[in-house]
Amino acid sequence: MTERYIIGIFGKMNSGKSSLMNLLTQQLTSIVDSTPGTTTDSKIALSEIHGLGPVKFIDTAGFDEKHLLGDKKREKSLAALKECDLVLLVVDPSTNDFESESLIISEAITQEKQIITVYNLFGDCDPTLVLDIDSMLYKSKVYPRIVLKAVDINCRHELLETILNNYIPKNVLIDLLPFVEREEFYILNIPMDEETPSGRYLRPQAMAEAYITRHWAFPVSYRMNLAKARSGDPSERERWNGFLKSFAKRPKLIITDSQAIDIMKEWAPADMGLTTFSIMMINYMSRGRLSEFAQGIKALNKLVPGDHVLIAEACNHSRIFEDIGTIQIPELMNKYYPGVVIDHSFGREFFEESDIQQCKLVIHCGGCMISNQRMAARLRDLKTTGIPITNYGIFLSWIQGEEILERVIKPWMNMD
Ligand SMILES: Nc1nc2c(ncn2[C@@H]2O[C@H](COP(=O)(O)OP(=O)(O)OP(=O)(O)O)[C@@H](O)[C@H]2O)c(=O)[nH]1
Ligand code: SF4
Ligand SMILES: [Mg+2]
Repeated sequence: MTERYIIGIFGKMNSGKSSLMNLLTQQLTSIVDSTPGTTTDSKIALSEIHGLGPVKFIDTAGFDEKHLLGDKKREKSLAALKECDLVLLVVDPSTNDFESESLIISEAITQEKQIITVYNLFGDCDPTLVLDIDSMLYKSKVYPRIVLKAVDINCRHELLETILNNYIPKNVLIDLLPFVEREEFYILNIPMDEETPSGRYLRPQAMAEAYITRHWAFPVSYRMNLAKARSGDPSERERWNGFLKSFAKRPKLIITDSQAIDIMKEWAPADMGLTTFSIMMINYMSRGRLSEFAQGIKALNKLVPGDHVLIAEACNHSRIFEDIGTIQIPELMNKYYPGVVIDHSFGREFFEESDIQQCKLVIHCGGCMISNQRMAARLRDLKTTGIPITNYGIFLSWIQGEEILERVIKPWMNMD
């Protein structure tokens, strides 16, 4: 059975929900009438959006109808909200009270639904009014929006474009390590310390190992003694050289913990590719948008003292990474970009924070503990506000030199 994306249309009575449904389906699927409460039950239409695939639209009854019947309709609308992947919130900006819209938004946010606000203009409307309502409804969070006339067929194209550009489908999978070749060796450089959990690898390490094995290639782990390597003690370098010599066939590539990139930039032989777990992870979690993170690092060149940079970790329970986010990166920032103010965000939605607007750059962890959809939503929100984003692995490589960053990014280029 084909899986359909479910798009629900919500809003107050008479806001133009059914008109929007008809605009989307290009037919009179729903009865449109000026009588408030025309749509009494959720109406369903199966359709296809070119570039997205099969969809199920649900036109719902107004959220603001009073009395017992209104409560029943609201329950139906809430059930539809639960079911859908994307909420199209239809707002008539000429109305005064936005209590119903706020309720829909809070339900949608609680249920982690994606939202696009559709401002439906019945007549001429001052565009600043839309902006005022938008910031009142969403506070500091940015959601995609479109301003249109639901009864105007010419608005259909822009509406579909807005959905395509903003809706993040659930099931788009990408390859974790798209460059892995059958029967080839891949080195996983895994420094361990007292904080390393015993009995298991960290998620990115385990995922890389499983992926390489699954693809009929050979993952080989090396536990680097990072302290020794950094101290200049030759025994660690000798151990590494001995390890490399033991291969009858040269390994293709090294995936290293980003923290060891300062060593690996010297130690990784020129004939082997080099990348980091953090870069692998952010490419995977963002569904292949690594180049945006690589581009984002350039914002560092424009920083002046007093600018804010946000270090964002997508979870707050991993002590192993805490060190990078709270100590290593801030120290490096201090050294190379003195006077720049470092803010932190752990786990919570950083966009809820009002000071995100003043950030000149977000440096994000690998994001292994959040869903692809949430990561995509973060990227979308940052793009809307024009704030560049980069990642721990990219930052740590860049600090070692632009050519090092190029090297760790290279394996990912020209990949589908
Ligand atoms: N001028 C104008 N009229 C519109 C527009 N959108 C909707 N209308 C009219 O507004 C009235 C209500 O539209 P509907 O699409 O039925 O609204 P609804 O939100 O589905 O209403 P309920 O089902 O009653 O909750 C109808 O008379 C529509 O023709 C618009 O963009 N411009
Ligand atoms: S979500 Fe981020 S901080 Fe948490 S374990 Fe993954 S990479 Fe580390
Ligand atoms: Mg209706």
